[in-house]
Amino acid sequence: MLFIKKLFNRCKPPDSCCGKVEPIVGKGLRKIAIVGSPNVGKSVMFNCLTGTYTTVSNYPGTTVEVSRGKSKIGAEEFEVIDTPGMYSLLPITEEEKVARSILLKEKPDIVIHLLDAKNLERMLPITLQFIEAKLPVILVLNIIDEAEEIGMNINLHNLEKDLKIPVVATVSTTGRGIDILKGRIEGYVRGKI
Ligand SMILES: Nc1nc2c(ncn2[C@@H]2O[C@H](COP(=O)(O)OP(=O)(O)OP(=O)(O)O)[C@@H](O)[C@H]2O)c(=O)[nH]1
Ligand SMILES: [Mg+2]
Repeated sequence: MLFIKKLFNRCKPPDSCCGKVEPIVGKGLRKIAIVGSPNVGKSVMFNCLTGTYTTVSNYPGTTVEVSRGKSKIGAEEFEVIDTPGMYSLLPITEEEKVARSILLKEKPDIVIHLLDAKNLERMLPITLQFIEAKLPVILVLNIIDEAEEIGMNINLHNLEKDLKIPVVATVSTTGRGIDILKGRIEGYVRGKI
């Protein structure tokens, strides 16, 4: 099943975080996979990065739907993949198997590991799994607004130094931090390739 779907759960305001995209995912583009536990804002971030039109299809041989779209970041256009929620690289559910398969078989050029900043400690172990698996990870502490509301003060610089990967804080529902994330993606791709 393949169809074009208009997604409504977009970040606001659109001008600050959403690039214009063509309706069809292009071939041969470098890939960005958005991964993380369920309910951390992956789909909102996906909409933020890709804009209005995306393709949604069942992952081959499964009933799990995967959304794909395009995003212009700097001068380059990327294919962005919204993966199903996963708790570990060792899959139990069909959703986790699909997420793992996207990571290991499609070999995205960038893996955005999105987590809920409020649950940083609980969610960091999977970041370590990604790093150990030598995946090209950018760690995104999403829902930083709620973390700040409860008085959390996360030192991004120290986290970057300890993990040795880029770390960005975002509020995907408002677009806060998205430009910084795009800048880090640009830098990461330039530095790596
Ligand atoms: N306060 C706040 N809420 C957010 C933020 N990002 C996402 N949300 C909310 O978090 C909820 C989950 O967002 P989704 O994008 O559906 O999460 P998901 O990771 O795609 O969830 P699954 O597809 O079930 O794995 C929604 O109610 C969002 O509006 C954020 O930065 N701040
Ligand atoms: Mg989702």
